[in-house]
Amino acid sequence: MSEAATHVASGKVRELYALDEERLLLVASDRISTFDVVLPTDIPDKGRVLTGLSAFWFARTTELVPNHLLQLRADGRSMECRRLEMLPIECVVRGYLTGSGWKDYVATGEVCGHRLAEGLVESQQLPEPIFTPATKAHTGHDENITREQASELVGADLFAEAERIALALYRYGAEWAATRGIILADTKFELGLDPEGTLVLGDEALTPDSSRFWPADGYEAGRGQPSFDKQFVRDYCESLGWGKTAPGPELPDDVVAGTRARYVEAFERLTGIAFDDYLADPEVVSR
Ligand code: Q0Z
Repeated sequence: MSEAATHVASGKVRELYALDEERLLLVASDRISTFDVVLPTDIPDKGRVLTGLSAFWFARTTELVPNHLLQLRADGRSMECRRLEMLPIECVVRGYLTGSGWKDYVATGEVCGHRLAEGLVESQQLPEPIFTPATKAHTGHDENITREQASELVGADLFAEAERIALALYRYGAEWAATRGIILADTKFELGLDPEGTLVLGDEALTPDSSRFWPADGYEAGRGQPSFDKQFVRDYCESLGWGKTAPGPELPDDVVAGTRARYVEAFERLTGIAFDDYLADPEVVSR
């Protein structure tokens, strides 16, 4: 009789609880958002897929950076974590020109202070991945900031260390994913400090909710790419002519089933583990 968890925060699709002074419980729901709106229909097991993927990457990147995961719970969707002092920046890495990076490039020729070559096209692979920090907006969208602004927020030493860690994690994940037919276009990490002052990887990592996954099959620069996981949902929502403001539409069964299958496919391709084996024993991803 010990785990009376206190709810401390809600994300769009996740909940955070305090277990005690040192430990948090991060619970991934089956909710899905599209065009920034959480839909009323769940995708069964989505939270388990994301939690399993995070735990898989945490186990494989401990040599690059320590992480906050203490224990995966048997439900497959909850992680007991070390409580960290989170940095006030989102550590974004981009290997391809898309999203707000593409928008900023078109407007200014730069992304977060990185001046890029002229004539790049949408979804083009960058010559090297770039670290493009953002502020944590509590409402609406994270805002891209320059290296100088990020450096002022966390200090020059932590900035340099965060950039090194984020780039190393992205390169590891992107290389792994590429051999399994998935392009990791960009991704966002959250880093925090442990009581000893060591930088630790927190939150979720290299999941489809914290990254853009594209099918490598059919990739073509010069246009937007389909999302590996959410494309059925986006296509369905577009077909309705929905105005993309809350409330979102309910999803029909075939869209739910197709989307669940894509999440499970991403999990199985990336981990090489049958999703049923994960459900039977979540620790399989950590071995
Ligand atoms: C993560 C978030 C939410 C899910 C705080 N290890 C940690 N130490 C301290 N803080 C955090 C973590 Cl992971 C932390 N978030 C983001 C919010 C649900 C994740 F409501 N916020």
